[in-house]
Amino acid sequence: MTLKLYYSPGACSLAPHIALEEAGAAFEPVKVAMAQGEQRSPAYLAINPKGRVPTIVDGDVVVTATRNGHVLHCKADEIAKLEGPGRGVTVIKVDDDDAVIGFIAGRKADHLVLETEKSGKKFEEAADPKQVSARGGKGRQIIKKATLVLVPRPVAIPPLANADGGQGVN
Ligand SMILES: N[C@@H](CCC(=O)N[C@@H](CS)C(=O)NCC(=O)O)C(=O)O
Repeated sequence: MTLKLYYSPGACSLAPHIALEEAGAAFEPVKVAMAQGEQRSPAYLAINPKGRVPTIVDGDVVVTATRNGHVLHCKADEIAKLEGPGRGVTVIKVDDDDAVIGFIAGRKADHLVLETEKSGKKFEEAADPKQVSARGGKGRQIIKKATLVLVPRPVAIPPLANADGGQGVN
């Protein structure tokens, strides 16, 4: 399930709750215990910094790219989990001479950055829900007759904590 509705019984979240039910939408209702102040918990404030209901959260988008220039966006929640060796799920179909070069799972602000191997022409593919298509296809071909390579994202290395919980060395 992709869409989550954070609601509290009797609060104004009832309006979108009714709308989603009436529309027959697939959604997961998540109760926020306002009487216990859950709307001000750090976990909830990370979801909605205003500390209010309703909040609607749409899931992450997975962007997958192949060497021959195919890019496919799909909803992360639609990818079945891997269970046991050899049991996977097809996100993008590739031709025999093609291969997946990279993917990201994220939100609109997150980008998969690619470039052509020869000329270094850059492509930034946002994890935008508007781009989502059915998984299992070949996606959209963003360039023809070129080989794409992945541009690695910079890695942020958080400092390790000392045994006493303070900041330590990297
Ligand atoms: N729709 C507005 C208003 C939402 C609102 O006021 N929600 C109330 C419940 S009806 C709430 O969550 N209050 C939290 C609180 O009182 O701590 C918003 O999202 O800013």
